[in-house]
Amino acid sequence: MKKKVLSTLLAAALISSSMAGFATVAHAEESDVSGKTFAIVIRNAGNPYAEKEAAGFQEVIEAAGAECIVKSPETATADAQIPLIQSLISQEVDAIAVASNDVNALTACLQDAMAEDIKVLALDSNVAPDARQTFVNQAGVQEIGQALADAVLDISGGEGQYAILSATSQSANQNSWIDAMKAIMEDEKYQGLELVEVAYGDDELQKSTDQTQALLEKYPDLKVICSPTTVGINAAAKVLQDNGSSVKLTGLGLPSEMSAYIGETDEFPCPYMFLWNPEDVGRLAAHTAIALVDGTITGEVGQTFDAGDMENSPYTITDCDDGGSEIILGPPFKFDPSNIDEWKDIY
Ligand code: RAM
Repeated sequence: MKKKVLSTLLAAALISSSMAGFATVAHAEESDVSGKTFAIVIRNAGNPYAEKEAAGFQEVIEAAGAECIVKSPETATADAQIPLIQSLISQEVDAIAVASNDVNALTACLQDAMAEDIKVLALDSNVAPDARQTFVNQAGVQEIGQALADAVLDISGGEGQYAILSATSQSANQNSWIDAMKAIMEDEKYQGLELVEVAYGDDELQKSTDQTQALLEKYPDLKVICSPTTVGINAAAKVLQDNGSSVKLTGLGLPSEMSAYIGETDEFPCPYMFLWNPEDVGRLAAHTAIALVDGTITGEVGQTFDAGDMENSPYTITDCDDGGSEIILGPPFKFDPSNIDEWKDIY
């Protein structure tokens, strides 16, 4: 009798230990990235947009129980990003997310990373398709180009000179948005507009300020400046307001930096602008990196993954127009006098 009880107890113990083992394995397969290290390389230190992206990334990685490394280059150049990526390869991190400063110049070092089985993804500003597993894009390139082209048309009253104040000349995201704008503006509807110059403020406040002043001096008939960079639009807004200029401004800006410049009357340089939540760009990049590391996705078009409590989760990987794949966060959002106060404390 005693023997029977003992063997029953033993069998129960074996079953429960094997079930416990099974449960652990199943959990690991679901997503167990504790002990893994995820790195993000932002575009440049001192860029509040880039810092918000990093904060969103870090929040999700740490909530998943993994380690997060944030690398911030001194300038918005590929040369400043390459040594940071190389040091992450030596540290044997599990994933690198990079907001690139040059579409091609990071290819060799990102391929070195992938050869070491490090998962590589771009966010915000893309790299070449063979230098990444996938790309977390804040919004569709065409949609951003269309929103900016229509804003210039509307704010100028349909005709006249406009200039673009961009980040660096090598910047993949700004260049793709500017190219989309130019293609859209081939349409007859935009024929009254003349693009006089694309200036580059290198995502530095002082240089963007100097470039805005130079545009105002060179083109006395300028009607609109369109700045598709948060650093540029912020610098330009201050110059226009300080000078009491009649030139109007639109582009992509952080509500927290631009609320003082958005309004209906002449004292406000910016009637409206667009953006998305940069923290969400970082959060989605983190969920993507986790899904790459835990094997849920490889970056192929059509794969789907869970992004926690993010609004559009689950996300599906789609075709990117460069031949690689991408994941789009959502549409660009318009900020104007009616809603800017709601958003200025959010991001
Ligand atoms: C700047 C950076 C960033 C871009 C935003 C809109 O902060 O250039 O890469 O996405 O603007």
